[in-house]
Amino acid sequence: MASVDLTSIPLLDKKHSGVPSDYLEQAKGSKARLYSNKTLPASVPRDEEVPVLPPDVTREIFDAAIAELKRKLGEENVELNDKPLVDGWYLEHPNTHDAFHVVPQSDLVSSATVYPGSTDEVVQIVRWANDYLIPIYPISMGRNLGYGGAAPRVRGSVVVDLGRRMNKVLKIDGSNATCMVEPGVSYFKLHEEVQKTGYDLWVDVPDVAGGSVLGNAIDRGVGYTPYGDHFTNHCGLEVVLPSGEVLRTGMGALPGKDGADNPSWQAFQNPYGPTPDGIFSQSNFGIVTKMGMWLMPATGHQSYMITFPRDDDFEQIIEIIRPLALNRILGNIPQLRSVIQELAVTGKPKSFFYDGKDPMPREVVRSHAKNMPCGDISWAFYGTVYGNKETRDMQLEIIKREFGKVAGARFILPEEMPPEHYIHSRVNVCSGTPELRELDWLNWQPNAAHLFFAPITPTRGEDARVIHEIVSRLHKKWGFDNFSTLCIAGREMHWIANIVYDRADEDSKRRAVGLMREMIEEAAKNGFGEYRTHLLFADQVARTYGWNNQALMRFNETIKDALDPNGILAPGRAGIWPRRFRGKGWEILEEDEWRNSSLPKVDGSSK
Ligand code: EUG
Repeated sequence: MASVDLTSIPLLDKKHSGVPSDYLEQAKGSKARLYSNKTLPASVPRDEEVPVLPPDVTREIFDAAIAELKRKLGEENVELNDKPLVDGWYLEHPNTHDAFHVVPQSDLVSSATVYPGSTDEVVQIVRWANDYLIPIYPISMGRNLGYGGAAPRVRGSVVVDLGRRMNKVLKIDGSNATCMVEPGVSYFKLHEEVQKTGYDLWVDVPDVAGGSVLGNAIDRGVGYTPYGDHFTNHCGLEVVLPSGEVLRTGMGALPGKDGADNPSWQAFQNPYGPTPDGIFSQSNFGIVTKMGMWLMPATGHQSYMITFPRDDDFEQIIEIIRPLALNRILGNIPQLRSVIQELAVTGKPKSFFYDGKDPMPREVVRSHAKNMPCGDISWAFYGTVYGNKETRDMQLEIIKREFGKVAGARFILPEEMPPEHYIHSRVNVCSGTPELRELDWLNWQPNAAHLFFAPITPTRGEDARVIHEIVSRLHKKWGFDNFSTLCIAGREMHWIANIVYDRADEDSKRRAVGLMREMIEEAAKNGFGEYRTHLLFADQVARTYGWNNQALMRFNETIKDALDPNGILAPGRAGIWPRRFRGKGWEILEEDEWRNSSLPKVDGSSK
């Protein structure tokens, strides 16, 4: 068991990535639980020459380049990645590698980290990278966990940690309900700053609030209020292009009076002519240094939970959801969570419930669920209605009536559940209040890490069944419990299958990769694709969007080569490789070794 230091958790008033003081006790609890389930040492000595060099750069050139960067940015703003790699945990996460390594820890590492303090310094870094042909990899805060964290795709890239020094809420327009943030502003921070203005506005938060508001939006992440689609609710970007040119999108392109920011920048998303913002999301075409975002006027809200006992009613549940979602009776992005999540989000490890290493048998899940507040269920639907009480009650009546058609459906209000039940965390998330609670399912495995498989399906029973079948069958085949959460935006659902694996267990990592690769492949064969993926699977996923002989990828490559002729900005991100790297073996495609690797036995061990 690893020792745990509960005094090292950073506070938000000391560090941009820290936690507000009123969340400290909760954070301590989460950390203590995680470390009680940890057998790996904090770090191991590195067995290669460090820092790891970028491709095609000699140590001599690298050293000269770093010296130059230190002259430009200041000695204290450039840090070599030459120390042991520490995975840490959510609130003390690394910016040197992927904390949730699914391949050897040292595979996805940087050579150094640089900390710009302004857009102008980002420009200087970009120019420097072009001078030395050193790939740079921008992160906002580096909490893209389950999707690669802070790690660069190309080993030895220099990570540009934007958030450490560029972490201001630049504007809050309380009357028009907008804000503008830098990359280092977390949901915790924005929420706090909005509260201070006295305006009654909500910040849409994702499940865990430590991430970057800007980073999450440009990675097209999701939250759970009516403003849950983060990219759709952004308004205006400032972007440093790989050439060093600085661009403002939308109304920001039109200079305000006497050099001021345009007054409509956060009110209207488009400029005259093509709207470029989309190409800066999930891309490597520019570094976003400022982002406008809409805030939601606070409103009345009522969260609820509906449980469904039978596995076989899955399609009927989805069919009931669709018209409710389309007609905005479901006011937000509700979640439909599989029963195993009810067990896991208590923070208790799998071993508390079950001795085996194989996926927990349905009867065992059932035997525990039936003694829990949720009861013996297959799915739990977490929804929220908004508006004044009269409106909410009318909506709830329809919701109860419709879901009531499913045999055994049970409608539950938060006050009917014990105070420690997860529903109270949903109440917060669905009304713009930051949360940490979602960290707790990570305790499921020792040394736990997670990977998200995140396909999109229409909100339709027969389509959702295809993904359900693929996810269930392949989780069994590769030996993982099926943690599925469906985030229902309206016409479509983000299906999040969360693979929780043990970082100390090589076989568990190998199986997690195999499971991902095979799910991506099978989903694509059936016409389904991922909305987002871990950087190791980016090539495979990007190529599933291959209609008309990879027309989309060829279009992306055309843009990439035009904007970044030297290929310095995040090569390989989203599967987009600049000309300098293309076709030289960097792409990781589906024909790799997983296909022939041995499958686990029923008990989860390998042969
Ligand atoms: C979740 C949701 C996501 C995502 C990763 C995780 C939720 C986990 C809808 O997007 O990308 C409970």
